[in-house]
Amino acid sequence: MALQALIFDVDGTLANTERDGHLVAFNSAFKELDLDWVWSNELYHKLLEVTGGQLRIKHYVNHYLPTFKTADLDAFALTVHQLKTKIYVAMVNEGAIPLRPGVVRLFQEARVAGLRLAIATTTTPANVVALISNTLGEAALDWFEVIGAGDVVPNLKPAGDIYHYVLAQMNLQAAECIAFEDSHNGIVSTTRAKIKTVVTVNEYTKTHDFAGAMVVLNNLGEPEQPFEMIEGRATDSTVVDVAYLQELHAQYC
Ligand code: XBP
Ligand code: MG
Repeated sequence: MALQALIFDVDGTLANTERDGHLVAFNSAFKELDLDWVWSNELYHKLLEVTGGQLRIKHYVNHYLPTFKTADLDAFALTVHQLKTKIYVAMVNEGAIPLRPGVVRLFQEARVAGLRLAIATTTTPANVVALISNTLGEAALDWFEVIGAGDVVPNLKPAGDIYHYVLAQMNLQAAECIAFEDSHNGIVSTTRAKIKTVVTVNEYTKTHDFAGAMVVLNNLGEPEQPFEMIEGRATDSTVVDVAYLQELHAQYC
């Protein structure tokens, strides 16, 4: 089967949104709501094991705040999360978060080569719209045939639901696609959907288990800033471009 489409995770993969965006927005929301909660970078690293902001807030209350009382934890987490999303979107709209190396280059090269593009993420849809339109311009939203985000599916990553959803929307088989992820939860999700995956690690995920990945890299690389291979077969490629993706697809899919 020929390679037809590239499917991208957002948080940690397209941009380092977690430390510079989501974590800051969570803490600002807590402060604005007069909660005396402060998530350190170290604690957030652990909390990231739980995908989805609302689930992360509930996990924090249940596991770290034994004496915290609220009549309705679901409603409470929703309120905190709505404010956090508002703050995060405003930060992104101010240009706080750049895309990672190689991301724009790969989008452009893939479009020229006629590959179809999509997004598969657990983050809130408004966050994706803000990140794409502020880094690439609003018109770039149309580059993505499907933006699968948030609770459009019942189970967030590491479930495979969001990837199954994107495949169904695009009417594609897993073997016709390559996914891009940055985390253990991400690779478990793509593996459940049987989609072969390129991993680019970041500060939070560099020690994760990426069993099943085609290749694990520090980033997608730029001509003057080649990628570093952490796991994977030797290649002459120094950036993730369409030729390298075709090579990986022929080897693994
Ligand atoms: C991303 C997430 C999200 C973000 C925060 O995971 O788990 O919850 O941390 O966004 P992935 P929200 O990169 O695997 O999709 O607060 O909107 O959930
Ligand atoms: Mg991610």
